[in-house]
Amino acid sequence: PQDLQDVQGDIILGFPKRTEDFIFFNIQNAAAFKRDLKQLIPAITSTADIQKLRKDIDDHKKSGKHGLLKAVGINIAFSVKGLEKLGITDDLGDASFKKGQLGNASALGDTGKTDSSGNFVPDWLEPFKNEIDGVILTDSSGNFVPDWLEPFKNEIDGVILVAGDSRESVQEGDNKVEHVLGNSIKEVFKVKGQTRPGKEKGHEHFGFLDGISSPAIDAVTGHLPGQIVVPPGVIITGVTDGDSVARPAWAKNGSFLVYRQLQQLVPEFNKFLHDNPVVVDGLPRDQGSELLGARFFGRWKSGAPIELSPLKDDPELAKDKQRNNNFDFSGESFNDQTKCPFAAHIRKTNPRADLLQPFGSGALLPHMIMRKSITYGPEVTPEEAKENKTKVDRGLAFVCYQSNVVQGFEFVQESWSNNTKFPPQKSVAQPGFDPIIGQNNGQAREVAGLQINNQAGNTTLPIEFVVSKGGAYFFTPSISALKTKLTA
Ligand code: N7H
Repeated sequence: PQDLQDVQGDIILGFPKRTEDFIFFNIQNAAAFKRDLKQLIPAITSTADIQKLRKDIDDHKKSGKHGLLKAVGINIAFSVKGLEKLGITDDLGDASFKKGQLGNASALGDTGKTDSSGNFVPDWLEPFKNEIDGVILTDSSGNFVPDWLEPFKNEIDGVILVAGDSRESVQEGDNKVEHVLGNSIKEVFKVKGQTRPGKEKGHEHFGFLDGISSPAIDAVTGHLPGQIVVPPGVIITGVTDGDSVARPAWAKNGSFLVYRQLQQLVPEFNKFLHDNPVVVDGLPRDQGSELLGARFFGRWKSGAPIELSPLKDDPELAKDKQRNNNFDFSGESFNDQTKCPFAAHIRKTNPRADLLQPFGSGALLPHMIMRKSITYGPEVTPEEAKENKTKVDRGLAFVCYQSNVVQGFEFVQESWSNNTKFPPQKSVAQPGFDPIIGQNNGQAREVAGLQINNQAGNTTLPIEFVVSKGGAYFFTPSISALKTKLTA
């Protein structure tokens, strides 16, 4: 229980949220910042606070009261540069955090070019400035002009997450942060996340329900059938049960936060599904298109897993928490893609029995991550839908937590999603790229097994439907570390 008051709240349980701002900041004056941050600590939300808040929300719902319970959560995390500015040069024991995401952009498969001194310069978006969710990416002649530019770079010392039930609540949180930290920071840019309206709440911009499967930390979350239970140290640094890396004592009860700004080309995605339906005898063409989308993900838009309902959506299954995650690609499916392609997004990012069985139980655990993303940007406009062309920026403000960036996010992205030979020991030598997030430095991607009747055949995806606009790696310290190590 003491630890739950010490671990920041977004990491394990996540903020309950309709809206979330990401305030990327630069420290202007280290001494002033350390003084000001001390004043902000009482407003930082712990895991214990979130536990209580979630209970209050449940009670509020049960009482039949109208509207959402007002709630604001605030967390803070630092890049390696930010820590250095505060005079903290301890080695946190994570090579990728130390190098930063920019240093890993090419290895992650991001698009870019090599400059005259041989350095890789990714095509990341210009520092998003203020209003990322409304930027119109079309010029006066109607051409798509992405703001490819010098990225996040060195300016970002940290990020403050402010989440809540409404834009007003989050604005109040932002005001508080801005008031307390004052001129000790400069906002580099702010990303405004927002869940989608009406029935689409919880669904990301391609229309698929997100946030169904995550690893369980039994003592805090309990677990449901099919959920993988990890030792707490897989997510929380310095907890020996699961984290064996040597770290400074103050790094206990922290977690590495990976942020990725992932643009989604929704009209282009929908057009591709429309043009390339899965062909099954007796299945109408539009349902074949829907099936292709489901085979990209491994789940239907409702969230129902195709491993359990391969040819048609099953909204009842989707809603049933005892069943909607209870499958593992074992048995017939281990070597067969009739139900679920080997390369489907959820199979690439959590291969379940593809790894547990042949390689011995436990191989999977170090690579489990806690996802806490939110969508950004407006709904597709009628004009975009008509022209099958993205004109307004939208996508996923992707966030995940882990105790080890190399073993967590980077392993999933590089060794699984981008690795065409993964999962191994299958009926096809090259399952291909994860169709959602697999990256090939901007080149076309092959995916096997999308067509049920030609499982060895490949489908070529000519473009990436998810485009990396950059990101950064942060460390989310414990609340006690904020009090002792990071403030004065
Ligand atoms: Fe993915 N989506 O929002 O539609 N993801 N993801 N993801 N993802 C999952 O089970 C999506 C991304 C994982 O345990 C679902 O919660 C989109 C990255 C993992 O079965 C859906 C983008 C990484 C899982 C999406 C995106 C991951 C997972 C199914 C990019 C890591 C759990 C719902 C724009 C490198 C797998 C669910 C499991 C599931 C979506 C990105 C990882 C619908 C659109 C970058 C580990």
